[in-house]
Amino acid sequence: MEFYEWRMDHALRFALMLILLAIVHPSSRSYDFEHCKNSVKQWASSSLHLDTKDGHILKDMLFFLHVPRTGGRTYFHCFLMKLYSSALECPQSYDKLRFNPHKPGYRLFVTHDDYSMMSKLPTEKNSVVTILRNTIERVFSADEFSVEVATRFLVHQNLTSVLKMSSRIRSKNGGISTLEIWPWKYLVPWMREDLFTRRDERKRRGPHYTYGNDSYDMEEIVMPLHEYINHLVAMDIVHNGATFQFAGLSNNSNIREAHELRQCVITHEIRGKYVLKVAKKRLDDMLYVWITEDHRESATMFENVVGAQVISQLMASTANNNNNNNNNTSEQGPSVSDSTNDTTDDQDGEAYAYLLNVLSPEHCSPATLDNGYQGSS
Ligand SMILES: *[C@@H]1O[C@H](CO)[C@@H](O)[C@H](O)[C@H]1NC(C)=O
Ligand SMILES: *[C@@H]1O[C@H](CO)[C@@H](O)[C@H](O)[C@H]1NC(C)=O
Ligand SMILES: *[C@@H]1O[C@H](CO)[C@@H](O)[C@H](O)[C@H]1NC(C)=O
Ligand SMILES: *[C@@H]1O[C@H](CO)[C@@H](O)[C@H](O)[C@H]1NC(C)=O
Ligand SMILES: *[C@@H]1O[C@H](CO)[C@@H](O)[C@H](O)[C@H]1NC(C)=O
Ligand SMILES: CC(=O)N[C@H]1CO[C@H](CO)[C@@H](O)[C@@H]1O
Repeated sequence: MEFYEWRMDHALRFALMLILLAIVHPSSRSYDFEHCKNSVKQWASSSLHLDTKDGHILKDMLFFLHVPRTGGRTYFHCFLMKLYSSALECPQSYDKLRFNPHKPGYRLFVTHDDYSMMSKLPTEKNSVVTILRNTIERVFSADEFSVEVATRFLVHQNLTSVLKMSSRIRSKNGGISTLEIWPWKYLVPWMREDLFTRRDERKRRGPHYTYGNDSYDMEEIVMPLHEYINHLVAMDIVHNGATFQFAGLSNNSNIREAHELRQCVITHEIRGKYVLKVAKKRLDDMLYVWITEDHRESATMFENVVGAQVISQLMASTANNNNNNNNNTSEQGPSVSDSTNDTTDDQDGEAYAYLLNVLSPEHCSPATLDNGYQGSS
């Protein structure tokens, strides 16, 4: 599998390292070279030795680790949500964990949170799937999406009224806004503030502008792409974002030492190889890894590797529930579907038809599925 992260231009990385050294190093002993070396090594070795048994066999819970801007929303709606009934889907938890993961019955879980989320789920009972996308495409897309969401706020006169407005809306409706979801909760306000500053500057200077014809380089209006990708915020959150997410060391991690480990790696880039190693091992152990660029092939393989296992798991649990009809313990999970008849032949036929239906993307139109978090794909 190609790994695109970590392949940034060398000069650029060197420059970044110097900046970071200047910022971080003198003031903070905790990122000193020896200390970092030990803590990163120790973390890596304990992470690598956590054995994931039978990674390719579907467990009770399917955890979709959604790397932002990989096409995950479409994937989720067109494939996963069609395989699982809504009763089996964990409550939307993009902003925070909104259910008790130890309560049985849920089987499908999706979030932008990183791999450290596994520590909150029942151990040994989770399968992980994810999507990889070419890093450059992903970074472009993150830039475009940050700008797109941020520009929606330009209907307001100034930032003050935006902030006043947002807090009023937040307290009124219970829905989850893109601005509450990592990484957009950092990227969008950053871009929004920048857009307002540039607009104020245009107003101040008066209307004598000719804008270039390159939409990635219109500094009078929006942060140029080169500025975006060289900014520390993008460096921290976007560039190696997928790798950090698999390693559980994202800016959003819920592991206590993650922040320090990440700073160590950013400060002493040579330690990055350990993070990469852990990320690769985790990818190897996942049930399935989709590739955005190989959409069609990914879909076909998904059918064979995951689809079939999900169907047979759900069929088995339905049969189980039917056998226990008279046993009304509340511990039973929700049943897959109440329309399943008993004969095995019928079930196979039904399952097959269902699978075919589920796996034909042309039948899916995400536009009709606009509920919940819809900010990002
Ligand atoms: C911001 O805009 C509001 C109107 O939306 C206006 O009342 C307020 O004075 C403005 N504040 C500044 C600092 O310009
Ligand atoms: C954009 O502008 C440059 C010079 O200003 C010009 O050479 C180029 O052809 C233009 N491209 C398009 C697509 O208009
Ligand atoms: C995550 O990154 C953003 C942007 O760089 C920063 O503002 C925020 O404090 C970071 N959060 C943590 C927990 O490090
Ligand atoms: C109900 O199910 C539990 C296990 O799920 C079993 O131990 C128990 O014997 C069952 N009770 C009846 C009445 O079938
Ligand atoms: C569940 O079982 C209890 C006794 O164990 C019984 O009183 C109750 O009526 C049952 N409920 C249903 C819905 O079968
Ligand atoms: C024999 C039997 O139970 N048939 C049922 C199969 O499922 C359909 C729809 O779910 C029912 O209408 C049948 O009665």
